[in-house]
Amino acid sequence: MSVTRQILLALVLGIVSGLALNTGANALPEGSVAWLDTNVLTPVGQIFLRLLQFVVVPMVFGALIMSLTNREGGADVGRRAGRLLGSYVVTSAVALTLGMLVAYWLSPGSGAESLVNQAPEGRNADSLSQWLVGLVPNNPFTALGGGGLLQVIFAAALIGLAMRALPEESAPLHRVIESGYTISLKVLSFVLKLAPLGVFALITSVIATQGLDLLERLGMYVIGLIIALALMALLYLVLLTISGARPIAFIKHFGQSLGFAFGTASSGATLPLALGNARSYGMDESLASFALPFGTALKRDGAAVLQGFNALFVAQLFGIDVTTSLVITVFTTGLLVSFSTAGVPGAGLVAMTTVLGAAGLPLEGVAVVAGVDRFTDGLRTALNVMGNCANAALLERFDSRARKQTSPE
Ligand code: DAS
Repeated sequence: MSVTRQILLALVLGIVSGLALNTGANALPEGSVAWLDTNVLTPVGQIFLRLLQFVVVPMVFGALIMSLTNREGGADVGRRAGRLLGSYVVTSAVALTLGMLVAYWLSPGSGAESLVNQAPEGRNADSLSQWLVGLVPNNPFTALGGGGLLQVIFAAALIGLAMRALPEESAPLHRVIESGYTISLKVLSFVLKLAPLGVFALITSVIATQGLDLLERLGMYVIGLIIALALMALLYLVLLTISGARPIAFIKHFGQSLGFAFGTASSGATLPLALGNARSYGMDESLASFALPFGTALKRDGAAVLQGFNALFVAQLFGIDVTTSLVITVFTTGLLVSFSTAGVPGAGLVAMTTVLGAAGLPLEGVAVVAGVDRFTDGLRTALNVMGNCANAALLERFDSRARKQTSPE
């Protein structure tokens, strides 16, 4: 049975077990559900979450260094990279904002009385200026060793740009980082084999102790996330229509990649298929061979929607006020994190810990949504691939219009 099916089975079994423990608690010896939760379910769930966090630093650091030092794409790679990065930032910012707006409008996390004001004594979010100063590491080794993911991203950007400027001198380090990145992806694949057990423990624990209202909140979480992701996909179809990039043909040709992305929850694994779909769609070969790998490394609208939506969901769940500084912190960290989420299953769940941590929100929120993450991961990944391919198609239209203006027939 595939890991996906195992996780879905673990989710169903976890919900059934959690409900049985929650409704049957009175028939069991006093305190036995609490004992089981404290001594078995929570430790197993926490170990799974810690294993997910274990691979974050090498994956993010490696992903960013690989994309910054990627030398594919021919002579005008600089211009193309600049234009793509510009459209990536704008569209990812829109995606993240959409995620927050839908979570704010739908309030999927509100109403779980059992969790409100039960937020563990998390660190309050720093003031914005403190947070910005804290972004900059004062030592590359402490940044990687414990400075938090945002310092890792900052260090990777600095080192990656320096390595790009010194290709020969940085070749040995590039090989070390590349193999470290590959190894971290393999470790994540091992961890995900434990996912069914981790998901079962997490969802059973949450429902056994919090009851049905949380299940209802979880349902609203999935519905809200689907709405936000669908709105972003719709926006891309509008942009493709306005720019004359043949949206129907786009869906027809890239539909295969979107389905594969949903099934595998890996935008990295979808890249070869997307390149083939780009050829049948008629995208310029040199542009596709640069833009699609570049976007696979950096462009994740689905992850951006997730981070914005999930942070507000967790705040609502624990009854934490959504202040302006919280929104700004979620927006900035969510945007940075979306550019460094790896293209593998579960990467968005792992990245969630950074945004929640930076915003002073309880990491327990990850445990609540972990059970449904594999399903929403497939949807996010499909949007990641769509956004990557749509930005390449929009750039192609922009380029062809620019050429017409500079050399009218
Ligand atoms: N599964 C990730 C990807 O492949 C997306 C995510 O986890 O959010 O893009």
